[in-house]
Amino acid sequence: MEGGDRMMRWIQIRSSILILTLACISSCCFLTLSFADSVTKEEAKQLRNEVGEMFYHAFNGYMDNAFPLDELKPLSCKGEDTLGGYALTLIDSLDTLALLGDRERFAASVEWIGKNLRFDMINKTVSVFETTIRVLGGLISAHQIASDYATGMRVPSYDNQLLNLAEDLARRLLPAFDTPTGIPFGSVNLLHGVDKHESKITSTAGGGTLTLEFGVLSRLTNDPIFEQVTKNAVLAIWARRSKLNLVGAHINVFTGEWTQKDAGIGTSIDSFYEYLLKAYLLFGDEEYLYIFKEAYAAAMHYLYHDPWYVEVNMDSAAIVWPLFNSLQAFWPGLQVLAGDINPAIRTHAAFLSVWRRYGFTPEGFNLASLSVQHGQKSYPLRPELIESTYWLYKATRDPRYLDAGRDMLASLQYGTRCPCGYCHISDVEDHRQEDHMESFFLAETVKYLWLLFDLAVGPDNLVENGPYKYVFSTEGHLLPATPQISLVREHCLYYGSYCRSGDLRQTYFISEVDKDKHESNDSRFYGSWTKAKYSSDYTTSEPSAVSGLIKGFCPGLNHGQKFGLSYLLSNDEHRDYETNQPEESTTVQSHSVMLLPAQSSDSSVPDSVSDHNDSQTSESDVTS
Ligand code: DMJ
Repeated sequence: MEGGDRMMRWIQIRSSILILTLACISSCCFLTLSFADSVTKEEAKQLRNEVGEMFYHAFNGYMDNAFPLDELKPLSCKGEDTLGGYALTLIDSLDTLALLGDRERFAASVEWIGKNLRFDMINKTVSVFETTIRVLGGLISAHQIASDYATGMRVPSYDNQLLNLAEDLARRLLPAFDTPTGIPFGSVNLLHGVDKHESKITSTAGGGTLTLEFGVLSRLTNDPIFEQVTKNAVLAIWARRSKLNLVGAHINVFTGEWTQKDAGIGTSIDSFYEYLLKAYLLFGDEEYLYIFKEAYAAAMHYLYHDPWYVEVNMDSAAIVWPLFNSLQAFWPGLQVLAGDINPAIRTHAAFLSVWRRYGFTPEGFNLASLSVQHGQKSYPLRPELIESTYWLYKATRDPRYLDAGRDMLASLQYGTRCPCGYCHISDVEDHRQEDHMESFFLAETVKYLWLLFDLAVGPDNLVENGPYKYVFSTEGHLLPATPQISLVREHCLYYGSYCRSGDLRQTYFISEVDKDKHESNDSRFYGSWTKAKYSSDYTTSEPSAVSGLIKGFCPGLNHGQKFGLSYLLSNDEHRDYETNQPEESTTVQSHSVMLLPAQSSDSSVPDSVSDHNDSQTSESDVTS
């Protein structure tokens, strides 16, 4: 395309984004005006109960019509094997059952899985990513709930069956990591290892979203191999980042070459960013934090076009894809965890305006044409916008997020409820239903909705009142920051990112003596935790709803240097964003330090994406 045409194209894109932004701002105003009929506490209780009923309509529909197949066909009331043929929806639902306090079904499900599930019988080639986040994550999360009196959900007959299954499964996935780069193949056969003709191309999310589940497993089994291979994969991907600190969408696991160089925060990449921060939060491994800061800063500089995000070429930052895709909607929630609340609020409002326009978020919404992207019209019951709504409500307690939750619940009830469960919407413009229910509907979508309203009622659940803080996996699985998993001293950093003033000082850990006591006590037990006495440098900063993990008081921030890690560009690699010419002072690093108060005075929000004028477009896949 000629330079002039490209310029015109970009001007059109920018005008469209501006119009949509204005529309979005007016919809925010509308929200403000509608506070009069905001959700009351009583209504929140009804909504929470309605979400509970929603869960059981879908869960019972699955158990009655599909179990032990993987997923439910909720229109025809049948089942189908979609991932490996191992009761996927039941495994993905376990910790939601526990969260809802359904001791009976949780225990029965744990027992059934312990007795009946065998991976050595499954001669199937499965996705490493999906199997990890749904099955491995579901098993280890349920194991940690079922094995621990302190959760109030200890299953009396439980004897590590789920942990043993998780370890067996993870060992069957390990052959996938045997590649020259350490980045795993996308799929592996559970009996025979990697197929001879397996594709060498995998997505960044697929290779870089395995650290939480495998890391927890290492810490539970005392075998470091799981943590090692998944961390190597992340480092291998990050080592191949562009000079702009961006990663592409697809990579060859043998050569390490990028085969799809579109950088974005959604499709094919999303949870790579998510697990960088969450691996730090759960494990206290500062190398992840250091990489996250660099990656996040680059994303905010090159991809953020306030309040939207675009996809750009990872080398040149030229815009290739002015698209909102539904997987991007997790990002404001991640920003809450990182303490970067203001852009999260704006972006959430923008994404919500798309939901309100159609009743659901389509897989793709084109920011240039302001219409649903051709070929990306479906809504497969995804949780991401609800997830971010929960985190923003938790951070701000702003009633607009309850209103948003109420509206999204109404959409789901009105548009997706079908005879035996909840159906995908195949086209958000005509709300046609499709005969499928992804297991993440029960693992994530319903869970985050329920948590949102429960928070408004005055929370009564494991996540809010339980003995540990929890990190949510990308599949919504609850991963407790127990002393065995986590470096306790790091917890205060994370929880300061959204705790209200004073909460920071109430981080607890269990002493070895108390732990023994708990293990012989069969009652629901949230008390008797030893209050941690942190040294003053951990607690002197005053956290607020918007103070941040990274912005405020994180003592680990300088450890990048201590570890001898440096991701700084050399001088000749410094580029001007507008011209891509070498320049003196405007570098990614100058923006990345917006997250680093200790080292720089520059705490400004970065400029939005530069005016690169390349309008190359490509069809992007919509799954992750
Ligand atoms: C889930 O499986 C996970 O959240 C994943 O990271 C992205 N896609 C789905 C939900 O949309």
